[in-house]
Amino acid sequence: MRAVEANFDGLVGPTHNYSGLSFGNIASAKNQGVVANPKLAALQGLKKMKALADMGFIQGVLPPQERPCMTTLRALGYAGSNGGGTDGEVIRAAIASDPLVYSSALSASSMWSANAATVSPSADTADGRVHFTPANLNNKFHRSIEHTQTSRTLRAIFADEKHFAHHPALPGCPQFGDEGAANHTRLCRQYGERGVEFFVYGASGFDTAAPKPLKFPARQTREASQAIARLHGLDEKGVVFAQQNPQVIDAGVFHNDVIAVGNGHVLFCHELAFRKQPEVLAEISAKLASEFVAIEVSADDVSVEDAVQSYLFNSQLLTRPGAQMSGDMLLLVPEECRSNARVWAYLQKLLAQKTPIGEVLVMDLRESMRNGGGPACLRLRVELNEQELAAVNPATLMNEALYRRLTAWVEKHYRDQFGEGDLGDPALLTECRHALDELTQILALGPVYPFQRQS
Ligand code: SUG
Repeated sequence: MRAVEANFDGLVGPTHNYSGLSFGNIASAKNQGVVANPKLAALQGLKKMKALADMGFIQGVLPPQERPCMTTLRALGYAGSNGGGTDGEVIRAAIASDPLVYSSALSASSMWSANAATVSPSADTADGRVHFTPANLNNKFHRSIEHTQTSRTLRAIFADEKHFAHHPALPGCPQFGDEGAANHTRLCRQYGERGVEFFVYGASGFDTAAPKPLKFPARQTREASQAIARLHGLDEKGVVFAQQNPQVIDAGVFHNDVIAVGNGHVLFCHELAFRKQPEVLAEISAKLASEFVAIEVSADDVSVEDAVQSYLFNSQLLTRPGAQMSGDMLLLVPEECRSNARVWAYLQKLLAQKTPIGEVLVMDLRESMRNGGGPACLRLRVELNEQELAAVNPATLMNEALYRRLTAWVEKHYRDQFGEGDLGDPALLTECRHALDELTQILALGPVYPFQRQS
């Protein structure tokens, strides 16, 4: 059966800002306090979605979340012991006593939908359904509050239980820290055929004596990756677990998708990406049982520092629509790859070689990049066969009309400046709710947000 890889991008939310919330993510720390432009951020994301849809890729949209997250603020007691405080009182209490907690509850971080969930296509799973596990994002408070809404949203888009299975997030504790598809890549000969699911973790959650980074946190644990493989009913002959090189985590590679990207039979990665890299690549090759191409970039060509600065590996590696085999690929990279002379020189060299990557497409995603989110962070891949694609909520799939409606929606609801002084603005909640209410109609999602169910 024919199958495609759809990309569901997170639509940037109205409160996009730079609060320096992600220790270990160098861009987030560096840009703390910079004035953000939520409108531009959302439009840049939409442009990427539209460009891919125009090229014939299946492109979906994942809506942002309610921010400030009132369920979180209420759960933390800002509504008082009887929970009776109004929304305005809750917001004022949180800002007055814990501004950092409040800015976490305001973060638009659900835009990086590579962290929304891990998805296994039906060709790999025991029950022949597409399996979704939302990521608990336990390592950062501002991200740990995403999965409840993510789960509701995914269920609204992939609703048919005949085709789609939804698991709850893993237990929210450091030992089962899970960051979703940012640490999961699937390799295959052809979409629709059984493939190899490649899980990359930063450290063991329980074996504290095992190798681990020393400076920055390892967000994904081996135990979390293994639990997901079990939940999704994956055959161990089609699964490879590997550990990220702890040294690159300490150099700012806070997710595997900052140092490696895979698609079809190709893995594009840095030579220092994994511990025991030769063994890892040999295992993938053996389990794939067909041609496997690893394009390993040497530190001489691109240093880890340049990889982190340019997000070369946070690119989208895409099989061009209509390609006969998975060997006709396009690499969508952020503008920062062109402005880094060494990375750009490497990409020219790559294009001159005979590899499956035949084209490099550059996109400006600067607003997201400043928070450490490149092209691959913004998208969740969902491989779907024809019947499954037909079961997806069609109003979430990008086309000319949806692009026009969403750009008009952004123009209407979004601010074009968001600095530290705006964090405490009590009007944000109302603005966000109005925008989301309208969005649920555009995307035909039904009342997926708690505030829509209150009255
Ligand atoms: O979790 N940044 C995100 C970036 C996520 C990138 N995702 C992938 N690599 N897949 C994070 O660190 C920064 C928010 C702030 O500082 O305001 C932030 O959450």
